[in-house]
Amino acid sequence: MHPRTLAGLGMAMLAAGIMSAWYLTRDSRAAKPADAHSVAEAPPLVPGLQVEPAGPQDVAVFLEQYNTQYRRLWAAAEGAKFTAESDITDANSTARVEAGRALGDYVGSTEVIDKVRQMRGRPDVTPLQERQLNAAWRLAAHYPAPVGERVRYLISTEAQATDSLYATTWMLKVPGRPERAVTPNGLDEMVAGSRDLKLRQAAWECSKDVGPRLRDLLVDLQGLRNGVAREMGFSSYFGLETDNYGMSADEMMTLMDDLVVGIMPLYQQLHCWTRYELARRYNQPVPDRIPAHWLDNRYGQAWPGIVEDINLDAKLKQVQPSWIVQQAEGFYVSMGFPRLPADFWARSDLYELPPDSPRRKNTHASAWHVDLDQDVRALMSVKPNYEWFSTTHHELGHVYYYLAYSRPEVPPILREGANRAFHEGIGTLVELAAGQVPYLKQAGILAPEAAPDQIRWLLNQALTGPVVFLPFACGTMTHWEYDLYEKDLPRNLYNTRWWEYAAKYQGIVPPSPRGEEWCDPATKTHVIDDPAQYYDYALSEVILHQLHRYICREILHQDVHEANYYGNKAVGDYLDSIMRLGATRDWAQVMREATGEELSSAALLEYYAPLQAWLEQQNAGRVVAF
Ligand code: X8Z
Ligand code: ZN
Repeated sequence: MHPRTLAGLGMAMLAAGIMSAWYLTRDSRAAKPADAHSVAEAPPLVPGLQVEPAGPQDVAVFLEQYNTQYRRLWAAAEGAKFTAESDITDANSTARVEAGRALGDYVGSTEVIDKVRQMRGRPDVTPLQERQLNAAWRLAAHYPAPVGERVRYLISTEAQATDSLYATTWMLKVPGRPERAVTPNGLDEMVAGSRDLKLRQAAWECSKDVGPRLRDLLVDLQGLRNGVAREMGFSSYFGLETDNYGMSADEMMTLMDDLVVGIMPLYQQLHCWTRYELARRYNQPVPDRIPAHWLDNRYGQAWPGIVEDINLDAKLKQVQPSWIVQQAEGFYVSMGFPRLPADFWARSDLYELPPDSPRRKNTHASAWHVDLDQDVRALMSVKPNYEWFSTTHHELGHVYYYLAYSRPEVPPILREGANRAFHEGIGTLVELAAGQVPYLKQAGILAPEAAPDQIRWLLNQALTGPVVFLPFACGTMTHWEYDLYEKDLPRNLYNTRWWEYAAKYQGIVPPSPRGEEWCDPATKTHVIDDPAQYYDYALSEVILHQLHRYICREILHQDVHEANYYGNKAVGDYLDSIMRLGATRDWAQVMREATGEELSSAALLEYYAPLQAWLEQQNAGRVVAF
């Protein structure tokens, strides 16, 4: 993509993109003046960490003891959870529940709650101590001893729900063909590029068959999660999770709605163009809303395979799955990060199980920080295709984040991202960088002579990236989970509400009516095992585009659409300067210091602005809104 072409196009269409006013007026006690500087050239972002006064002795003693205990119990619980999710058996599940309860018994104990309650907000407590106490409070709110029976039941129900989601064999029932077992990857491969709508519908329905089995569990989880969070004074479980950003549930929703408003003009154009494109492909009348089984992704959260002339799978089909993981590691190493620890390779579970394997595992990709130090792992089902190429870069972003903040200056309870969206953002930023033309050529995924059409390339990025993703993430997922927890959505509305939001935000409808006998939201792993946090991914897209624009402008001096991070140590240093802080600093301040900006969707909207004019041309004469 050439800068001049892009700069000329579509800039007038940019929404302002600055996020809601709540953010601008937030407490910024320690904020630096807004005269932006290059973090890469500036001293490290944490000059104060080592020299901060020790703080009051009783607090220091408590936190020392707390961090030690927390780390020990976390490691046992996380190790058992990893084992249980990579080999789903009753015995592993029992061990996971026991270790989870031991962690919960300590971090949510009356003693810890009382101490933290007394110490939080005391005028003599240092900022770093205060951050630890706040993190300990949030953690306690997941396991409060005053409702200990409820906590114990919650821990076992969560294990049971994850097991049900992944231990169930998916049976594909195509009319007129024999029923057969399929893996999630197998289903994706079958659907990709298929024009057989009967098969597509059967595959989509197959992926939702597990929902009804999870419905009662989800009802229990909702009550239990809200019960523990409210016991500790949070508005709901949703409000407990948004506290990670220093925001209330409603403030988060305002932010989500701002994001949707910003992306909607482009999304509607893209949606319209896609409706026409797919109707032609499937030889069907053009629908007002897109039937879910017309799309390759079963949640409609990404729409790959629509720009048929951009096929990044072709070359990747020929490689071993291990090549993908090594290539992703190599990308980070080229920016100056260390090789992954030997134990990463020994302890991770990286590749797809054969269909006839007696072992069952969680097939959704995840990264693990088992001992909050060097024991880092990934649980994946990597196959040689572009989807897994991207996902692997994303997961290693988490892993390198873990390693960056695992240092003595960062107390174990603060070994997290600046906020959770930063954690999601680093790997997706590297995924963005690894998905641009210069690097794809270098990696041999694109032929050296390839000269993809710039607009079609951007179109493909929009379809597989944030333009399509944000209405799902901010709209359908986040609004549904907000209703579930904050508004105590009644169980007889679970599926109805889900499809109302899919229609409203994504313009997507199910292939046939889905009554309350189904529970389609429960088939999305995050609803079960990463609850009330999906806005993390939406915000990560905003943040990573701000970081990307900064990197391109200040470090690489390259076009945001055609940058190459590979081999650039200054980019690695910049990312490291953010990651090494963990959660020791206020995220808004980290953002300001890293980019000179407030949180703002302007960079993201600017990236995709050239597409707006092109789509408007393509859609001339069509009814765009859905
Ligand atoms: O769950 C993930 C990662 C693991 S943190 C693979 N993602 C979301 C999803 O799959 O729904 C990445 C993008 C959104
Ligand atoms: Zn992630």
